[in-house]
Amino acid sequence: MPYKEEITKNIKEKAISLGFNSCGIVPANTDSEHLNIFINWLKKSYNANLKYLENNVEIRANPKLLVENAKSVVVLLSSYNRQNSSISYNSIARYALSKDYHIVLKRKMYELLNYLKKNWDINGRCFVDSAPILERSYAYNAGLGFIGKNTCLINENLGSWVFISTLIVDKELCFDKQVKISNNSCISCNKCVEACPTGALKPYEIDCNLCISYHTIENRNIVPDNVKSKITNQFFGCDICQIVCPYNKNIKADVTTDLQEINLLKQLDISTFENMTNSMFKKEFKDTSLYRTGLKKLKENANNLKSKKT
Ligand code: B12
Ligand code: SF4
Ligand code: SF4
Repeated sequence: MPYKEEITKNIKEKAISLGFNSCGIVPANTDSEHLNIFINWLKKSYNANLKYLENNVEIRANPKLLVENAKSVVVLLSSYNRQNSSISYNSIARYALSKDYHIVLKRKMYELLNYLKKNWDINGRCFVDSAPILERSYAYNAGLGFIGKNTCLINENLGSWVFISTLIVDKELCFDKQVKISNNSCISCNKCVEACPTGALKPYEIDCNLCISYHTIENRNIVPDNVKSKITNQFFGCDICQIVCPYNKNIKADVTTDLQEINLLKQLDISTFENMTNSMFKKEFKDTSLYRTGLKKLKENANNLKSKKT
């Protein structure tokens, strides 16, 4: 087997053995079409107060500006499919029910990177939502799925319940191709757009100013009344536009090791936030995705839901 193919095969096998569900590889190049989609999205101010997205726009689509001598981007998917569980999904978004995915996946990525250094003398850097990278764009180009009208990357076996992580390396590997859209796409479906309670979703485009996920996780300012009035029981994040998606039904994939739901979050009584101190919050929630959002915001979210019940 030629050397490049042998390395590529070995990297993919190692990734799967470490617990990643799928792996694709693309050249470390700029996708100018996707970069333009991103720039136009910013021009419409659909990023709301996520101002950091306006920085480093060139880097987002050019791995060579992140890793010197970058040749390939190894893209990995990790499933957080939770459909066999009996929990109520609506108050905490499914992605956040485990230990923080940034922590879990970073550890796995470093294991892969160390393996590459040791066995193939390959160097690079790994990222999971931790640097300016158009992650969905690379995953799409690596053949790991298609982009749905809900804007998510949808994989034919895993649905959209996946995290994307990337490893940018200094070695040219064998590259994958995009999935054929005709084989796998939204066709005439429009369920997610119709189900979005706030009208945040147009086909293939999200407006964060209206999105419940944005307002319950990221927005540090007051949630506008037009969004607040549409929140039913979403305490943290929102999964509506994914729950209704036919590609998310009957998925067989198991959730990635270390991303299982944890009891603290599964059994969470959100009224406990009312009297929680910062030190209690840190002690209990430090390794969860809720910690990044902060106690002040979580208290506001809890109060908002409480006011709906009274
Ligand atoms: C900002 C952000 C948000 C914002 C905006 C979301 C959005 N749709 O843009 C908010 C706070 C709302 C959010 C919510 C969620 N997020 Co978020 N978020 C991000 C972040 C940091 C940047 C995304 C971004 O650049 N948006 C701007 C738009 C223009 O870019 P884009 O959606 O990535 O689209 C690109 C490509 O898909 C392509 N493209 C766009 N349209 C089309 C159409 C076609 C036909 C084609 C071919 C290509 C194409 O061009 C775009 C630019 O490259 C990424 C991490 C990262 N670094 O990429 C995570 C990320 C997108 N989020 C993720 C997750 C899990 C979520 C939530 C499920 C969490 C939750 N339950 O509350 C929701 C999903 C809501 C939704 N429907 O998107 C995952 C998504 C995994 C997946 N399967 O797609 C990511 C990749 C994090 C990760 N590392 O896994 N998120
Ligand atoms: S996450 Fe919720 S509010 Fe945001 S676009 Fe999807 S359904 Fe709409
Ligand atoms: S719900 Fe329908 S339109 Fe929306 S992403 Fe899924 S298949 Fe596409």
